[in-house]
Amino acid sequence: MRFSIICHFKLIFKGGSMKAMQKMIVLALVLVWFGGLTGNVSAQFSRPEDAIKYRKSVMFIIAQHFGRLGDMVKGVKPYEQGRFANNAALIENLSTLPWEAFLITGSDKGDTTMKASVLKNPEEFKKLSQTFQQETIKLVSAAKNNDVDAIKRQFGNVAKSCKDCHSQFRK
Ligand code: ASC
Repeated sequence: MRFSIICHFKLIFKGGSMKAMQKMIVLALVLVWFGGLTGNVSAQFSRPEDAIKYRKSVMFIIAQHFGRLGDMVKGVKPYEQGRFANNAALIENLSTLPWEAFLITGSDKGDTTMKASVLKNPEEFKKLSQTFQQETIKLVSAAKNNDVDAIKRQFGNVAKSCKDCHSQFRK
């Protein structure tokens, strides 16, 4: 699409005719109209399948880093402040990414465990995703303070925020 628009531009400026200019305006209007129809899908993802793949990828990486924290909290691996803080900071960064991808029209169908209720009740979904983000920020602070009891407690709060959203919005 982008390539054909560039070609169109080149043609117009070569010819410089009124007709070509009118054509260009019509083309622009059609693009705006089409963009409005496809809405949020065209804003970020070319297909709902891409939104599904995107959010799954981010959630997979979050789960990997959360698992590493869990191993330290449960004593499966020794607690190391630097390692804990790095993994918590990664989760905090990742926690801003996946939510828009859940709100894409049509992405409740196909290879996904997302319930359709996410699209019917986006405000509740956003609220729960924000709770997760806030709890994650607190986990990063706890990790900096290096108080192991507080870290364990806050790890539990983050895990609860995961579960609260999953139990409501995951199949
Ligand atoms: C994860 C993961 C979940 C949550 C949940 C937290 O890493 O895959 O579903 O954390 O176990 O309670």
